[in-house]
Amino acid sequence: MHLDREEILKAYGWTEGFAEAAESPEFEGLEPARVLETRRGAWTVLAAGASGPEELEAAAAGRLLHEAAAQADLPATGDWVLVRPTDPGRALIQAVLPRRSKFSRKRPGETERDRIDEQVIAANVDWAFIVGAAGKDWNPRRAERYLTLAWESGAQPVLVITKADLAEDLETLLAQAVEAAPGAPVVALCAREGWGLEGLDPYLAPGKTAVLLGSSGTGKSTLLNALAGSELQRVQDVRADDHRGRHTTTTRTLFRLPSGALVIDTPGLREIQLWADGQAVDSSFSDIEAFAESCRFRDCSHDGEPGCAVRAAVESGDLAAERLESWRKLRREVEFLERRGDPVAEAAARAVWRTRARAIQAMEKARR
Ligand SMILES: Nc1nc2c(ncn2[C@@H]2O[C@H](COP(=O)(O)OP(=O)(O)O)[C@@H](O)[C@H]2O)c(=O)[nH]1
Ligand SMILES: [Mg+2]
Ligand SMILES: [Zn+2]
Repeated sequence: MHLDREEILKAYGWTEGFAEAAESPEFEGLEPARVLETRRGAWTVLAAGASGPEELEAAAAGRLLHEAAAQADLPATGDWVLVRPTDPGRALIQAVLPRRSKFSRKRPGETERDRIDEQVIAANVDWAFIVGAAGKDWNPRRAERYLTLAWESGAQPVLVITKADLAEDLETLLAQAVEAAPGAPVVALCAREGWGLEGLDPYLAPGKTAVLLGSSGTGKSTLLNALAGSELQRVQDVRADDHRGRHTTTTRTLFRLPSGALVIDTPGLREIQLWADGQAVDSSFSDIEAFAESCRFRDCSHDGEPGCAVRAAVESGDLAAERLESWRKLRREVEFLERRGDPVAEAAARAVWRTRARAIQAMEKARR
């Protein structure tokens, strides 16, 4: 590959690892590109054109669609893909390169019998900015859910408190945030007035990718615009529409900032459903885990067992009762998911056996 093209790709997060994956002989003649935007069945990708970065409108090749076993196998924003250019400005996506990290959520099935599908919100992300607004809507419990998702993703979470101008008591709020996010840095800022943004500088390095995650209306797009110094994304108008549930941002889109960092803006997830395992829940509750080391029983559920150090910590005020409750709730959800996941796997296994049994019957019949 010509050096300039390599430079263009690097500016969009291309690394040695992706280059190696793309070298496989089956990908001969294909061009690497990064997915900037995902819409229903269509993607905008960025490739290295002859004279600079070039945006292409892309569709998925039939084989890719056919071989995708789940939604998660299709390109997501932030993915590196291999494309075959077709008409000028257009391309067909032939393959998705293995992801370095990914944010998934459980896609709720329409009916009882629907399987749980995994939906990838953003791929190949270095930093997960978990965005929550200061003021009366601030909710450390919600932050915990996003954090669990983040620990599972392979990206590093950063808790971002926006609209710091609305905080009545920023000190207390910061203390709550630090407690909700053990192991993650906490940054408070006000995008409207433009202060505190420098707290994100360490994460916005050239070629690094951050994703903005959080409920609708928390100021994600406003923050993106403030970081970019120009209006990249439309922002909700407070006066025009006050009520909840309006999503000004409707797609997941990757932008390049003047600093050279890449930021994915997302619409708010209405109900954030977990696609995580018990391990991820435990990493976002490392404080509870630390107390649990001293529980008398290894498998203590901290629910009334004798010698429970976690409950003792709640009683002594070292651990917030809400936090233990929150841990329980997430645990229950994960267990539910795991349980619900099993019948699906079982049904698939049964179908395979049925097919095999039929094939064997047919063979025996033919022999007779
Ligand atoms: N007071 C205050 N309002 C803000 C701030 N940042 C954003 N907002 C407002 O919050 C609303 C939602 O912002 P938006 O960026 O669209 O949120 P998004 O849905 O997370 O992308 C808009 O009316 C913004 O003007 C801030 O720092 N302070
Ligand atoms: Mg938005
Ligand atoms: Zn215990």
